[in-house]
Amino acid sequence: MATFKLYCFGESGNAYKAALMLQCAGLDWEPIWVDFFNGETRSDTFRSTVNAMGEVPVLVHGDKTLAQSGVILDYLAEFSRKFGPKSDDERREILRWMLFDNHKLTSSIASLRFLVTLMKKPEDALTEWLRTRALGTLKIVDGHLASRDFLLGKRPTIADFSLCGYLYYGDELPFDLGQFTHVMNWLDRIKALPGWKHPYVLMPRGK
Ligand SMILES: N[C@@H](CCC(=O)N[C@@H](CS)C(=O)NCC(=O)O)C(=O)O
Repeated sequence: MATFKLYCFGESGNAYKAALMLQCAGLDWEPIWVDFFNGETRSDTFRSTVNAMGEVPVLVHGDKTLAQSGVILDYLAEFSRKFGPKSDDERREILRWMLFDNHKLTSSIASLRFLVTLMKKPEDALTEWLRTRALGTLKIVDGHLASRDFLLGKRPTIADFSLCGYLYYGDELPFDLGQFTHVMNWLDRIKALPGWKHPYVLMPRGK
């Protein structure tokens, strides 16, 4: 039995953030596939036995069950002593980027991809708003990465694993990521880390 279990599904970039950290930190883990597309996260069983918030990722480690990708990343950094902060200033800098990611970057990209690519909904005012928000946020990240290898500087941290969560899905992203040169170079640097694998390799897919 693996040391860590991760409730996840391949299409989930939020789950990928945790899977990538487990992988790059060289931890012993296994995915537990959640049938999101048939409503498992919305079921009473999932909410009463896995996560009352009705979401993946969920990490199980011994008698601990953790939800929210940011909390899981923080826990795994502390446990593995890898990709975490080395000072109080770094801890706050990581938090700053992960909160920005959860609120602005992941929320807009994940919703846009879900509607346009996975649900095949026609474009409308909502998708237009999400796209504008996603591209505007990517522009900020791109500017920050123009003078740095990783979000905190020379060294990759859990902040990088959080922000990159949705950016390896290639053609599934309903906009041109290639226009963000510094983001593309940063993704290549993360990809070069030992252990890196694509989300669909690390986690089972629904369809
Ligand atoms: N802020 C959460 C977001 C998690 C999230 O949105 N998970 C999605 C999959 S990517 C989910 O499980 N949604 C289930 C549902 O809405 O029913 C995190 O960072 O973990």
